[in-house]
Amino acid sequence: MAPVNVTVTGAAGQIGYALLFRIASGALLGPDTKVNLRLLEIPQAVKAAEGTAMELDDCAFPLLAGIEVTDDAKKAFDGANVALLVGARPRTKGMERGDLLAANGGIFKPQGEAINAGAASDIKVLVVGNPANTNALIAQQHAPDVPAARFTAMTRLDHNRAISQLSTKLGVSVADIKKLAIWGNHSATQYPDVFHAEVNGKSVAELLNDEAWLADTFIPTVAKRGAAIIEARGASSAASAANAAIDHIHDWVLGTPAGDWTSMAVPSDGSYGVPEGIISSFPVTTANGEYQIVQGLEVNEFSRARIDASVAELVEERDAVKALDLI
Ligand code: NAX
Repeated sequence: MAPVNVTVTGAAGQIGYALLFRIASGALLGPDTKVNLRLLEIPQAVKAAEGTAMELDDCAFPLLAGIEVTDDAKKAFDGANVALLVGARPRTKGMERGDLLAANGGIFKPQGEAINAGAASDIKVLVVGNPANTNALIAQQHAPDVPAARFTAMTRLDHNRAISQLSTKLGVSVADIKKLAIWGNHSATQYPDVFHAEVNGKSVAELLNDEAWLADTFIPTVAKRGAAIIEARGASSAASAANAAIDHIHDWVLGTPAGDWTSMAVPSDGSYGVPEGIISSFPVTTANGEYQIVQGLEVNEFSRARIDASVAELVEERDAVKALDLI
C-alpha cells in the first residue's frame, strides 16, 4: 500500500512537537500504514521544523516513509490525504476579536485554496488552531471542490477532559465511560453533555444525581481546563492536544467502537436545530472513513439552553467572518 500523505501545519510549534513523533510511530493510522509527513511552517520557523525532521529521522521509525519541510502551502497540501491544521495566529494582548479573525483568515483562506488545488480526493481535514471551528469554516469555504464534510475542527480534547473528570468523580475507569458528548464551539461556551453517558450500561446522570455539580463544577472545570493548564504549566496544553488530534483522526479513519461514540466539530446538517453549515461539535459515530451525527437523542431543557448558547456564539463568529469578507 502507498504511504498516506499527512500534512501538519505549525509543525515547529509545541503541539507539532508532541504530534509528529506519534504520527510517525503509527499511533495515527495504525501499525500497518506507512506515512509521508509534510511539515508546513512560516519562513522564520522552517529551520526549527527542519530540526524536528532531523529528530524524526533519528528515531528510524519503520512506518515513516519520508519527510518534507516547506513554507509553501501548495507544496505541503499537494496529494495530502490527511491535513492537521495546527498553526494559527493566537490572540495577543489588546487584540480585538475582529483582528484575530482577520489574522486567521489570512492563514486559513490560502490553506483552504491550497487544499482545493492539490489535496488527494480522500482528503480529511482537522483544524486544531483556534478559533478552530471558525478557522475550519474559512478553509472549507475556500475549497469548493472538496466535499464540505471533510472539514472538521477539534473538540476531542474537551471530550477527553470531560471523561477524565467523570472518571475521577465516579471512581471508575475512563474506559468504562461511554457516550459522552461535546456540543457547540471549542470555547468557554462548549457544552459537555453527560445525559446520554453510561458507565457499564448505567446512566451517568442517574449515578451522579447532582445537577448542581454538573452546572457549577463539571461544566466550568472542563471549559476552563485549558486556562488551568496554562496556570500550572506556564504554557498551553500541548501533549494532550496532540493526543486528542491523534484520537480524532484515528477514529475518523478507523471507526468508533460499537456501543460508543465520540465528539467532533463537523458542518451541521441542521440536526438538533443547529443551523446548517455551522461547524459545531456533535456526538458522532464513524465507520469506513465517514462520520455520522448521532440522531434521535433527547435533548432536555438543561442541555438545550447550553447548546443554544454555544451555537449562538458560532453563528456570531460566522457572521463576523462574513462581514470581514473572509467567507
Ligand atoms: P505554538 O505557537 O507553539 O505553535 C504554532 C506554530 O504555528 C508556530 O510554529 C508558528 O510558526 C506556526 N504557524 C503560524 N502561522 C502559520 C502558517 N500560516 N502556516 C504554518 N504554520 C504556521 O502553538 P501551539 O501550542 O502548538 O498551538 C497551536 C494552536 O492550537 C493554537 O492556535 C492553539 O490555540 C490551538 N489549540 C487548540 C486546541 C483545541 O482543542 N482545538 C487545544 C490546544 C491549543 O490551545
